Amino acid sequence: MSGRNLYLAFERAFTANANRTAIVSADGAASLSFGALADGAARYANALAALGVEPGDRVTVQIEKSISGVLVYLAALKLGAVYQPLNTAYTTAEVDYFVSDAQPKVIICDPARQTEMRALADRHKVFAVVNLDSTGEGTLAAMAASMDNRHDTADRAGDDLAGLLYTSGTTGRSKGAMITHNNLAANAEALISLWRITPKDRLLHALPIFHVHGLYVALNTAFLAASEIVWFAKFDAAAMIAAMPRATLMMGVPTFYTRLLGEPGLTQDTCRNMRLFISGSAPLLAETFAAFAARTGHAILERYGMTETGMITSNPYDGARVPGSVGFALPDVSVRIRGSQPGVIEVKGPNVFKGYWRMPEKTREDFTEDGYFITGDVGVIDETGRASIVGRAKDLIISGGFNVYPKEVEDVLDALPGVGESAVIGVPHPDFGEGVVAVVTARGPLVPEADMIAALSEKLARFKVPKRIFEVQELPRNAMGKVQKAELRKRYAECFGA
Ligand code: MCA
Ligand code: AMP
Repeated sequence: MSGRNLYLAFERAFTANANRTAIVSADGAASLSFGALADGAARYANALAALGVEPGDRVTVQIEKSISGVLVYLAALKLGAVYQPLNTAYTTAEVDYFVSDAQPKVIICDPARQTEMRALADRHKVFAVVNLDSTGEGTLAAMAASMDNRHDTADRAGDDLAGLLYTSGTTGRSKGAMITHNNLAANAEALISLWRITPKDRLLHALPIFHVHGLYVALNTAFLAASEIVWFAKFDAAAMIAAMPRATLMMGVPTFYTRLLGEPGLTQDTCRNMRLFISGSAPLLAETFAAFAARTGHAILERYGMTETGMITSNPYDGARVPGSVGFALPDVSVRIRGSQPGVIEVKGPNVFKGYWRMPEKTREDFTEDGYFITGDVGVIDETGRASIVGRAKDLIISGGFNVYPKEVEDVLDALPGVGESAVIGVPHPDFGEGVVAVVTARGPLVPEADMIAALSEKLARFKVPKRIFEVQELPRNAMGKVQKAELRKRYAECFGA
């Protein structure tokens, strides 16, 4: 049934608002109307189709943030393809796994990585590798420019895949979360109504568009509501403050808010037209909430989500936004705590993904018998339904909004010369919320810390690489022989001076 392709809903908004500005770069140098957005999406869809992409095919994308990159996302949806965005920080070794698992028809990469991606594509029988740079130029852009601006949006059922977003596990390899058209539509509609997003809004968009927050939460709501997007290639606190008087809405990770607070230019006057600041992806400290309120008069609205589920809970628009709490379940979403409180948060609803790509067993493990997804976050829910996250049952570090799975880093560390064992932990970091730290034992001569960090950076995305590595005689263990990470976290709690 064609009616369930999310792009059709976007298309209605684009057509009704054809002459209005859809996206404008923060410096004002580039802008696109909703009509041009629809045109561009059709051209890119025709370009991808010319490369052989058909509904259901995966399209892997690892490119710098650009407005043309948005057209690629829209084109993939329009074609009924499955969009697989990858963090630009991922190394070729990391991308190799994602491509081997997703088996895309096409890879879209930065021109600088064309040669290595072509080699990787040959290994995994990927048909085409095309490129797009941070200015929106490249072989794909050239193809799109010569294409027709009409393209019939593909028929899709609501539970057909729109996206395949990889999330690492506490053990084993990364898993591809299968996100459907219905998942995206349900979540975007709920957020638009909850956060009162309208065509009058101007959204400050400085998040990367390879994760759920910048891609689905920010773009999908803006497109469906026909709001204008003020576009930043990356987060820059001073540039954000310069654009703020023209904006009404912002979405960010807590690091955005602490960095904004570091700028004297953030004042009540700068925020005079702002109606809502939203934070998520990592815990917002109560002190950040309080300092922001004191400086600007705005209570940041904190919400909670996951790649597998989109947004789950949100503080209210009207009513108290409570620091330390992530608010109430979204409409149609059920949230509960397993067992006694605090306990693991479980969630069910139209926002919850279809399962892990080609991992039926892993999917079964992560759902309860009555169909709730087990988040791995530990929380409490009070008698009014208000939820707070108090910890994690999963061994996960969230640094500046990016997830780092210690096991993945430990495996690479353990393979370095001289390293006996390792334990990777997150400790308070003044900028990133949590900073990654490794503690290692030696079984031979260890190379200096800086060399270990350099060696890790060849294999792992930089945000996963420990900012400090400490050597110890032995790792603290409990009676069962399990490394006591809580003890290590205590020991190194102040190593970033937080
Ligand atoms: C950059 N670096 C980092 C991080 N970002 N290190 C640790 N953690 C990070 N998050 C390192 C780089 O490798 C580099 O180190 C140095 O910091 C400066 O790099 P640069 O690119 O200039 O960093 P930046 O621009 O200052 O980036 C910080 C940032 C960025 C703006 C906070 O990390 C960011 O945009 N985070 C947002 C993440 C996000 O969108 N999360 C949503 C996930 P070196 O010099 O050593 O190489 S979706 C999600 O979680 C769910 C669904 C939800 O609820 O939203
Ligand atoms: P991801 O795998 O990138 O989708 O990250 C999802 C995880 O981010 C969740 O399981 C939580 O641990 C964390 N998270 C997202 N929003 C919040 C929040 N507001 N407070 C605390 N943790 C959050």
